[in-house]
Amino acid sequence: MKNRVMIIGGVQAGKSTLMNALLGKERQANKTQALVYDEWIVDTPGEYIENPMYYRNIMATSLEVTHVIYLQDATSARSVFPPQFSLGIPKIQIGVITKMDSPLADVERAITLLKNVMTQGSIVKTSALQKEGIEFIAPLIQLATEQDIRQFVKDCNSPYLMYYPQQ
Ligand SMILES: Nc1nc2c(ncn2[C@@H]2O[C@H](COP(=O)(O)OP(=O)(O)OP(=O)(O)O)[C@@H](O)[C@H]2O)c(=O)[nH]1
Ligand SMILES: [Mg+2]
Repeated sequence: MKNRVMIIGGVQAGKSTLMNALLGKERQANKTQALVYDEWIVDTPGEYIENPMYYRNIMATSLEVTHVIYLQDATSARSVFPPQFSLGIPKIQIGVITKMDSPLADVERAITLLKNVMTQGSIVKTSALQKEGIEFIAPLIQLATEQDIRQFVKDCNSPYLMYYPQQ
């Protein structure tokens, strides 16, 4: 399978804006109504994770990807993911925090929320709007093992990138 990532996260969390930034598309994100496949990304509507009725769609779609991005909005105090949600999806997990540019952003809180969702993996701090931190995401999608990802994070030595758990 060619490497491909599914982005999941709450309604208005910034999934489509992130996808557009990653693909270098200048289009404005509108409300996502259904799955959107574009190049190496699958964008999902926020309702898919906010409403358990749609979990089966997430599970089915996960069969078509190698990686899953768990997106956490840095301005939100809540997580839309059930605790340890990533345990149910046997794909490479990448945590992405977005909207770090916002005055309302609390990046440390977002990291804590992601650690409740993910069992392990890289966490990337980004602003899709300012295109900060997003340059690490495409290379991560090229890596097939946690060992390689851990090494990549170490080699990058960037404030935008961390690995959880640390050791
Ligand atoms: N400040 C800031 N705002 C952002 C950022 N990314 C997205 N937004 C804003 O957040 C809102 C929602 O963005 P979308 O990308 O449509 O969110 P989504 O997760 O795709 O939403 P659904 O498709 O409804 O699930 C928009 O008003 C964006 O401009 C960011 O990095 N920083
Ligand atoms: Mg969307």
